[in-house]
Amino acid sequence: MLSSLIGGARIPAGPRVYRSTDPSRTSETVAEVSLAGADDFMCACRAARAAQDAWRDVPPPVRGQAVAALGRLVEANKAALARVVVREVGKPYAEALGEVQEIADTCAFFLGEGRRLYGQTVPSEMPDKQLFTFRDPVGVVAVVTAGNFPVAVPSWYIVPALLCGNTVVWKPAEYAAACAEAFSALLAHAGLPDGVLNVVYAGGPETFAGLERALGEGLVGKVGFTGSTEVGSRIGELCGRHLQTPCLELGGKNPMVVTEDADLPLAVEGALFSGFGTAGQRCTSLGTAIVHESAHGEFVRLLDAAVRAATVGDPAGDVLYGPLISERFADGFEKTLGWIGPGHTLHGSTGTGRITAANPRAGFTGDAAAGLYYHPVVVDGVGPGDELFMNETFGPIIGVASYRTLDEAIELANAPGYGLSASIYTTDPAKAFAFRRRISAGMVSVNNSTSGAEAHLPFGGNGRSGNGSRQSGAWVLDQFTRWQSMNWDYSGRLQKAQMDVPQI
Ligand code: UN1
Repeated sequence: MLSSLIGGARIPAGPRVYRSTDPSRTSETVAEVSLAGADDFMCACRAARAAQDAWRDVPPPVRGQAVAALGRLVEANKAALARVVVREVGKPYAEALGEVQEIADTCAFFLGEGRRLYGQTVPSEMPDKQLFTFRDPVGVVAVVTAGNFPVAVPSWYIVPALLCGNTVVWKPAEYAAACAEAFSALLAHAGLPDGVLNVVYAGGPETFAGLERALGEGLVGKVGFTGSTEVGSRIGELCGRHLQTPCLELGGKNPMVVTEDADLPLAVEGALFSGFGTAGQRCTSLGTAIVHESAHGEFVRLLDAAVRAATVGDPAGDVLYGPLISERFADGFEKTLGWIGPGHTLHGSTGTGRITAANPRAGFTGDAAAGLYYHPVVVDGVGPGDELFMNETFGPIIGVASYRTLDEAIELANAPGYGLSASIYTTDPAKAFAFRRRISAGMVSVNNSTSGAEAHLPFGGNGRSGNGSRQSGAWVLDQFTRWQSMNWDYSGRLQKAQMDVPQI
């Protein structure tokens, strides 16, 4: 039975138990998790607060050594950690390995930042006076993450937060608790003192209540949240009441524009990977392919053939995608399938519902009766009047729309009001740069798919995708530190700013 880790000790298991199951064989339990309450969340914040002064005083290059140790542990345990990801959230093994690699890459980037946590020396407007800036940790960072990237995305918060001298309370998704446990075991072995990383297994309402109280008592300096737009806006409201700016990484309805001069087979390959990789359950998954009317018919024909040839099945094997993550995701996807309307043309699947033994697919090797497997669906003819066009779907479904002018394509691409990732397939640099300038998206790809960002570029979105905060890369230091300025007057007299400035 997994229970929360607070101040270096496991709390006793309580009466509320969550069963995390294997989505390929839902009858199989992967972990039993004792769910904590709001009080436990508060205790974790207090433990993190108590540990923060000492951790802040560890010199940043030494904190960088803990990050380096974590990177080595992740490298050494790559396959084992990937297997837990495969088993608990149904991600194909190759993708799971890629996810674990993202943690190692994040560590590789940040371990050096411990030696580069630069401040500045700044000239003063007066003689015999020197100005400086310093970066200080924000304090306790509360991290709340989803389970579609159960270890990589948490590492994007946890690694830089620790490097910057903060302590962390992490609330992983309960349906990915075994992944969280495996990753936090590696963090523990990296040499973190007790209380520096606390892990709270809890449901959403308890976490929200605990966070509300912890913010009210001034215990939390930063909230990092990756999850739905709906929950993110509630967290944003809560943080706003306490004058906090959270880091919010929310949903996406990521468009791919395919121009008349594009390399169509390349675009189709990109659509297949970003539309159906991870069963469409990435925040960066492709939402709608917006294809020039002259290429539309051929694009749909090629995509239909590619999707029909793809293998869906046991994530331990060589498949395009496996099952959906958990019953909750499957329920959500069933609702999404209800958005398909009479004006739409379906491609790429033998049915829109759950794959059952009655309609097996070629290459399907999962346990059809028990696993949360779904057909890949391509829905042609979607537009701004459709729920399917306007909202995130988080499952193996993509829409196709067509356009006449680039202006029209960009308008369609911006219409849903998200703003995470967007891609354009074109051989014309003028179109690519016009698209980059006018698309509302934190991340733009040219001749590459919407998903698969590298771990050292700013990651994040605008609009319904987030509050403009960015993760990853050097930019993230501004999330987890606050600037302090200092002025030091060694003139021996009171020099008043603006008033005593020497004139030339
Ligand atoms: C997410 O789905 O929350 O760019 C993150 C990508 C991955 C990360 C996705 N590197 O698709």
